[in-house]
Amino acid sequence: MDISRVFLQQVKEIVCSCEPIMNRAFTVAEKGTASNLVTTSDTAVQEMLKEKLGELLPQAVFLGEETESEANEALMWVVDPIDGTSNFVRGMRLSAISVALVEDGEEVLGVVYNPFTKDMFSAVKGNGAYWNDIRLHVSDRDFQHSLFFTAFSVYDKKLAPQCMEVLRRIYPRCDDFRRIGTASLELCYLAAGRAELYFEIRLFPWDWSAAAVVVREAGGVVGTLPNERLRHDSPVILLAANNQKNFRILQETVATVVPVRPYIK
Ligand code: LIP
Repeated sequence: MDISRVFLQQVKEIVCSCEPIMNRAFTVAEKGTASNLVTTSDTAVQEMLKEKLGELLPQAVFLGEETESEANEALMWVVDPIDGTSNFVRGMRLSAISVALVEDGEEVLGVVYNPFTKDMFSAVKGNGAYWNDIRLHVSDRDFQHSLFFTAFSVYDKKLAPQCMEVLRRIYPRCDDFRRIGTASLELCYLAAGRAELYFEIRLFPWDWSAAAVVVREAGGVVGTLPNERLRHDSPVILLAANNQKNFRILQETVATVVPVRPYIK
């Protein structure tokens, strides 16, 4: 699909049209565990995105965090209406609306927007990555000077010990680590040269698909374990880095601790 600047601008405008919803009062419910939350804002943003993106590209299916739908790799919107829901509920202003377009299994367009800070990250495959109107490029920091974004699997804490072991092995070799709680923003910060490494053991397609386009178009690397592939029908082990050399060091360390995906869904 040939994605024009006009089409990308239309997607950005649709995302921004959801902003008033995120500034309204909301109610909170739990999804399975005490940490996994959904708000009325998540649902309202997703309903607006589904309607407007459906009008823009009727032939694409819609896969959203708050809907039960089948992934269809031909042409699909992959949407997290509010990535970083826990941050949103707590008023941290570090959440984002994340919209990806996937064509034949490959992420080709990504928009990640934090309405609280007006940070708009966007990219179309082959056309570069942007933070508002500023062209993005990853940093050239080596591993020992790298900042490492990671998490401890808050929705499935049985996986936390493996995540902590990865951090125990990486931390002495890098500069420092951070945990924001919004995967799409953390990955876009890597694309912007603010960090260099990223690992989450169980991340869903709506958390990472849009930001993956931004990272790649900024010159970074996004992937998973050596013997696995990124997919949109289940969670994955998500790895990212500012260059191939750092990616390989990160991937080898993670693969030593987590040789295979320790879950199906
Ligand atoms: C969240 C991610 C975060 C991850 C959480 C959760 P949500 O997305 O952005 O990085 O660690 O487990 O998946 O659920 O707030 O949209």
